[in-house]
Amino acid sequence: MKDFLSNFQTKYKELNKEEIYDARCPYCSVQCTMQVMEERIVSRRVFKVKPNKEDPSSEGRLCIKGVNAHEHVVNGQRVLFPLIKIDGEFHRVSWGLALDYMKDKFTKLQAEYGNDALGVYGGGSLTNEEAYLLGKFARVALKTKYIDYNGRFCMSSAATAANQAFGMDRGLTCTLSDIPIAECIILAGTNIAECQPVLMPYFLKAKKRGSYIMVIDPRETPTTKLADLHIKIKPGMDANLVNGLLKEIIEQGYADHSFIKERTKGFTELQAYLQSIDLQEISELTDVPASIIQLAAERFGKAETGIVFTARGVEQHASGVETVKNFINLALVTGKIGRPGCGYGAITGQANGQGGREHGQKADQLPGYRSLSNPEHRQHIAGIWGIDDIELPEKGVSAYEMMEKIAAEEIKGLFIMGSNPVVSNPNAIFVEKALKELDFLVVADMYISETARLADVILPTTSYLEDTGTLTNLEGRVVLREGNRRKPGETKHDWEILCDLAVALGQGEYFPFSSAEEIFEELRAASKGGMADYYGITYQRLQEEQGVLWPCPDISHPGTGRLFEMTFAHEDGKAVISAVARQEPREEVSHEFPLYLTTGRIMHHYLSGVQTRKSPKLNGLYSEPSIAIHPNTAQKYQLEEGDLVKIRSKRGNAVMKASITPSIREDTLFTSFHWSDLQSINRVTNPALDPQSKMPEFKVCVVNISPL
Ligand SMILES: Nc1nc2c(c(=O)[nH]1)N[C@H]1C(S)=C(S)[C@@H](COP(=O)(O)OP(=O)(O)OC[C@H]3O[C@@H](n4cnc5c(=O)[nH]c(N)nc54)[C@H](O)[C@@H]3O)O[C@H]1N2
Ligand SMILES: Nc1nc2c(c(=O)[nH]1)N[C@H]1C(S)=C(S)[C@@H](COP(=O)(O)OP(=O)(O)OC[C@H]3O[C@@H](n4cnc5c(=O)[nH]c(N)nc54)[C@H](O)[C@@H]3O)O[C@H]1N2
Ligand code: SF4
Ligand SMILES: [Mo]
Repeated sequence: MKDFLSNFQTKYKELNKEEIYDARCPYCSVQCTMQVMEERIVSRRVFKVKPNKEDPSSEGRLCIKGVNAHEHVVNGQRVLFPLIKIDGEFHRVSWGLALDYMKDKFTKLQAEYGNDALGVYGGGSLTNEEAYLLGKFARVALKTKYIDYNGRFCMSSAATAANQAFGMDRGLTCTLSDIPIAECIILAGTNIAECQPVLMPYFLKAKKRGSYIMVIDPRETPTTKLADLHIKIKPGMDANLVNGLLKEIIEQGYADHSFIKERTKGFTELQAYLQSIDLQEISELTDVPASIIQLAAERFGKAETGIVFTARGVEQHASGVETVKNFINLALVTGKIGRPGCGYGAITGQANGQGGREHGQKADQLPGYRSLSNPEHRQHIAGIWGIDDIELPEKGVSAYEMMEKIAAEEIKGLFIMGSNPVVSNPNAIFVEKALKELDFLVVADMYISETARLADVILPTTSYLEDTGTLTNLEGRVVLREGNRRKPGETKHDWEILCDLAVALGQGEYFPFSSAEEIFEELRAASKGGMADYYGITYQRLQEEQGVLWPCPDISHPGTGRLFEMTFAHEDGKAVISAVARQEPREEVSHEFPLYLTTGRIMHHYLSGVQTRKSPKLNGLYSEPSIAIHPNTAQKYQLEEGDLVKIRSKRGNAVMKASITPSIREDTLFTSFHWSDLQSINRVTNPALDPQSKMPEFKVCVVNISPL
């Protein structure tokens, strides 16, 4: 009896235990920290989530996605074993078999068609270590030039613009603590209240102190509720609006000429260009009354301090770079940068949207924000990697252009880690068809996503609760995410998958890592002396401090908060002001396609929805998309609330329910892109690319609608 009791007690303890993890939300760029308590009671799991009050960015807040993030981790739909597809069906196999299979296929494709027959496609959810290793894997293990990632659709226009204007791209040039002390704030194409909800109190504090807040958005959103002035602009016209603002600012004498003279160049050309434009014309083009443009210019121009924020609403256009450059002009011409309460900020999107764009998973980039086309940069990285710089491939093409290369059968095999391109690429019907025609597709994911469905091999990866690594949040703050939960099934971390695959390909000597920290140590050295210098950051520092803001060139360096206090990052120390010509969307409304469509996000779902659609709580609150239609437009098309609507563009169609609301412009429709199959709006969107950043025009295309 005694034995039985003690056996029972041991068994009971094994079955019922509580684990506590210090975690970071896997979703947006704020990277809120929390404590997740997982209690297992026999086969039932109970989770409790507590925010961390010490967190300097979230200040101890969590949004609904963060509080429920664990749900997708344990919902029973994880891929737990490697799967290979035979005759259209997935079968469980061992890692050994999966690795052999990939080695054979990769080797044969490259032997037959050359190294560049393989492409690699990464994501901004990967840790810095994994993003770094993915770039190295493509260039060293596969020796292909084709690698790019989903951040191309996210940060690329803002990054290009910031590099041109400042000589450097870190999302925020100020810190979050500058927000409450800014006298005037411009929020252009950003819906913070739904996309980074925990940041709202920074703006509420500013408002309480008397700050004047302007929001530029074709719709009313929870963020426009904050606004003293909501500018309900016609989609795709922001660059022109800013020209109107700049013209007024200069003509009314609000420009800061001593700042312009000492710290910038290019102002004379801008001034000359602005003289040639007409405010009334700008007003007609943007559908914003001239009096509103004048008011906005006066408010921003007169304010002693101010910050300009942009996000995807103004960046995801074929003119995204020029548009962002013009918003940066606003900060430069008024001298509102590099001092307290001032700055420009592109609000980063994905968990590691910032770090993911610094360490080499971008087509033209090497770690530390170095360039593949700079001989010195190539030599430095080749040295760290132990190869000859001649062996480094040249730059490849952007994410959507890779899809075109696949359709043209130039890329025959693709390795995807951390993205769901079937849902998130523009012109998604074309993209899905292209991916289906690949000779070989490998997807590393936690789930059988819409893209993984098409794969020949699915590699099961770990979640944020299980995978340790560093990420860089929207402030440029490098933070450590501890992933102490036991790996389920035979899942592996992304970095382990890359190392194992490199070994299978006979390239193991370049991938000798047995922990994320070891990879970080190499990343530190690789980034040393680069633009995004992480050399002074160590895991120990990250454990002891609440993250470190880059650049941080040595161990004793405290990290860099506000940028550009004394000088900009161009060699001559000056920022570049540029004249931005008139910009318009690539498609204009017509008899056949009389409405503009814009796309974006809602609070409850994240990106292609693979994770949040699997959360009972989040999906329970919001389980299908709808298309926002103005009442007058709805009447014209004989649509009522809840009716099924077919949305059609040149490229394809999608179907969803009508949500009739006066919050949107009459000529514009809005929906989110978190949904699959016929409800995926990217079946409709325009793949026109910005010529500089290769950002697709997600935010405006022309469509027709009809009741289904
Ligand atoms: N809940 C939630 N939060 C997220 C994400 C998510 O999927 N869900 N994703 C994360 C990621 S990766 C990103 S990149 C960020 C994105 O964050 P945001 O850029 O803030 O999000 P969006 O909804 O794409 O676009 C913002 C706003 O732009 C407006 N807009 C559309 N067209 C135009 C235009 O032509 N001009 C102007 N001025 N505005 C326009 C839209 O109406 C929308 O309200 O959010 C991050 N946070
Ligand atoms: N129409 C329209 N389209 C858009 C946008 C828009 O505003 N409008 N926004 C664009 C933007 S800003 C972005 S960022 C993209 C994002 O689009 P996607 O790249 O498709 O982003 P996710 O949905 O995060 O896809 C991530 C996939 O990777 C998996 N995953 C998550 N974490 C990890 C991980 O750590 N490792 C691995 N191996 N897998 C992981 C998820 O399960 C999911 O299947 O969409 C773009 N597409
Ligand atoms: S989604 Fe963003 S704001 Fe919400 S909890 Fe996660 S990191 Fe924080
Ligand atoms: Mo994004």
